[in-house]
Amino acid sequence: MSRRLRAPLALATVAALLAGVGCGGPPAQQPAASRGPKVRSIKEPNGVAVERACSPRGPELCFNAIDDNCNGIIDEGCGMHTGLVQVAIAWDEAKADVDLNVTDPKGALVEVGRASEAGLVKERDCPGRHNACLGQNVENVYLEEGEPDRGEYQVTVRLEKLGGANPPVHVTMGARIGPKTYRAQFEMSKPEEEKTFTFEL
Ligand SMILES: [Ca+2]
Ligand SMILES: [Ca+2]
Repeated sequence: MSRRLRAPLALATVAALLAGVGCGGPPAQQPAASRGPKVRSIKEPNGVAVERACSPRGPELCFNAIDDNCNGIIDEGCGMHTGLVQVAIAWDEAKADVDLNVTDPKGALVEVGRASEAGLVKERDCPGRHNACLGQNVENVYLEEGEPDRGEYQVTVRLEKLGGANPPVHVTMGARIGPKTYRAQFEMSKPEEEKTFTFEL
């Protein structure tokens, strides 16, 4: 090898070493579920935007209906169920009665205690009798197992009654579809007010 070629080679080696600096840190967070269905379209109620991109806010916090750590699962480690479709709501006024009403692609309203025709189940109906939710007002609908049906999932959030709470009630709706999570935050003030979202798979 001639002397003229050696210098550029040495520089290239240094550059390669410098490029390597910074490797060895913690690996980028991988989505918990990297497979599964994708959203074809989302319809939002007037004046409410669904956030499509997840920005990590730190470790997962319970009962806020937010995928805080952006691993693709909402409120994991909090005793709540999840599946390849999951919708959760949380609200800040413990006395207010807010309902999460999800209609599956077969047109069935998902209820507490039994799976709908498309396999979705609802857990928690808050505030519930005798303060059963202990002030953690979250309702959750999830696909019990397997692949979800394709079609339209209609998500209606309804302020049933204020129950003595001071309006507005701040509500968060979080949805997990396959590997991705979505979020919307909005206020509700009037009893029987509804906000409807549609997720088409
Ligand atoms: Ca999470
Ligand atoms: Ca959370």
